[in-house]
Amino acid sequence: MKCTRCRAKAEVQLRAHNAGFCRPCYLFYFKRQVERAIAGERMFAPAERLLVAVSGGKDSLALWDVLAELGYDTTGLYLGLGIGTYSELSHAKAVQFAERRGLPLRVVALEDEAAGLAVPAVAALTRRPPCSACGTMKRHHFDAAALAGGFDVLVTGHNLDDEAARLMGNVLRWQKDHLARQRPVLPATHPKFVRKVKPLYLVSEYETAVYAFMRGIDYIVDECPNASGAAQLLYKDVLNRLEVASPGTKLAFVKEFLRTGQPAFAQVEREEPHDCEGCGMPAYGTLCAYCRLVREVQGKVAARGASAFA
Ligand code: Q46
Ligand code: ZN
Repeated sequence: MKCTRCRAKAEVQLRAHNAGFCRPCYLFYFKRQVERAIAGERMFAPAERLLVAVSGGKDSLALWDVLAELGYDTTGLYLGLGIGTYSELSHAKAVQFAERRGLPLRVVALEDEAAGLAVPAVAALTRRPPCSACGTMKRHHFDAAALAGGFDVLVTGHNLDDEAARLMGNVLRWQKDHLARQRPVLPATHPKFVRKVKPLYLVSEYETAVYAFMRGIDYIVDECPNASGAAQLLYKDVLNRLEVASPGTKLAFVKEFLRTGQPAFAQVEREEPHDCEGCGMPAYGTLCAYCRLVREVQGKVAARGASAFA
């Protein structure tokens, strides 16, 4: 196959786009896709300060790489979840990436916040699935770090596969409020929230992996050990099978939802958040989800004796 842009020998074939690219043209194509997503959805302006949530994996590091290459003012945020070797290795990859490029990185470690707040401990103490506990912790710390650092935008590395899998999960259960908020740009709904954007929402996991490989990005290949049980992986597998049979399915699923379905769901009423009595961040009850979770953990720790988690 020949490169769609320059007719040289193609190194990558993208069936969903009915295109192939040589290495230089692929790098050009990938960057253009990200630039188009940013411009098309008005994600942010060149003068804005971006906080990029990085996990040490390929998507977030590839995203940070592109944004830095495009000249944006970026700072990385790594959240230490306390998930054993996985967290240690992913932390090392994020630090190494930032150091090699001379980019600023902020690190927040959950276990440093208080006893029992690493993801495995929270999950065990509150009998929640690890990913549910993890999601609450991530959302809170991303918001809190963006606010504390005076950033304009929080940027995450969710790709097309993530968005398609999430959409499938939301559709299978008709989670109307989730569908109403599934967008590549979430405007700040409260003065303490910043805008949240996903510049990779139209590029697949495969495309990101190729970009990371070509750019020599050293990332953590292993998945989080909790991912294996997550429904998201099952949805991704189903979607990949549909994609093989009919290339472009994932892209159409997400794009058409955003064009036609999402605006209808967005009509769903949602009350305005007020300030959490615990941490002052926006909340829909007296306490935000994070403070409710932390209090539950503190209650359990106190009951069992804090020494076990010190
Ligand atoms: S990090 Fe956290 Fe994921 Fe691990 S515990 Fe689940 S949500 S799988 S993206
Ligand atoms: Zn709170």
